[in-house]
Amino acid sequence: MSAPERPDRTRAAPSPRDYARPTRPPLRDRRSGPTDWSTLMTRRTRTIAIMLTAASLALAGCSASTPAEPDDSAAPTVSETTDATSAPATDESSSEPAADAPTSLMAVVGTEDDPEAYEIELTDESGATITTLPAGDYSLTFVDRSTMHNFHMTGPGDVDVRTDVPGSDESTIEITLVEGTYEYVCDPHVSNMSGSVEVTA
Ligand SMILES: [Cu+2]
Repeated sequence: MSAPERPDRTRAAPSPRDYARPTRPPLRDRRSGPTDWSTLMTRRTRTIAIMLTAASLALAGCSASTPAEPDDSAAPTVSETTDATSAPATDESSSEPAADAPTSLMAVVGTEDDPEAYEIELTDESGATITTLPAGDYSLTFVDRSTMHNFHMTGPGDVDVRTDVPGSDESTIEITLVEGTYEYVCDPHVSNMSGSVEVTA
């Protein structure tokens, strides 16, 4: 039977907690598995060495504080697992758009190479497509060199701005965006030239 070998090793790592906790009977826990702790100890002296190390680590954690949760402040070895769950990642992601938010937008139809291409999008100054924005005042520059497309955006706050279909328009206007969804289209080609931007409060 070589099956017990693999689980033994992987289970040696989390063992300090299980071993130190009498409330969690190891035999029961691992009844479905190929081994239990009693056979482990008699079979493999190497495991005992590991467990002794683990036990001392667990004791170090216990002596400093209660064993259940405040591990992270006491035992650096155990904290690896607990730190990952307590990392505050949500704050950054919510503040990031505001910090990165552009103040200048571009309303683009066609492409640089082909003004008549069936493309429409709202971008920042670098040309990156924008799908969300914080509410606020923006300058909006039309990049419409097409004679058969236009850019037409509507949304909350009575926003309704557009370029003419024929001729080019590369003007810049000031625009105030409030919370809600703004839709933009090319009027002659609504079905295949459209997009939207979500504005958050
Ligand atoms: Cu069009």
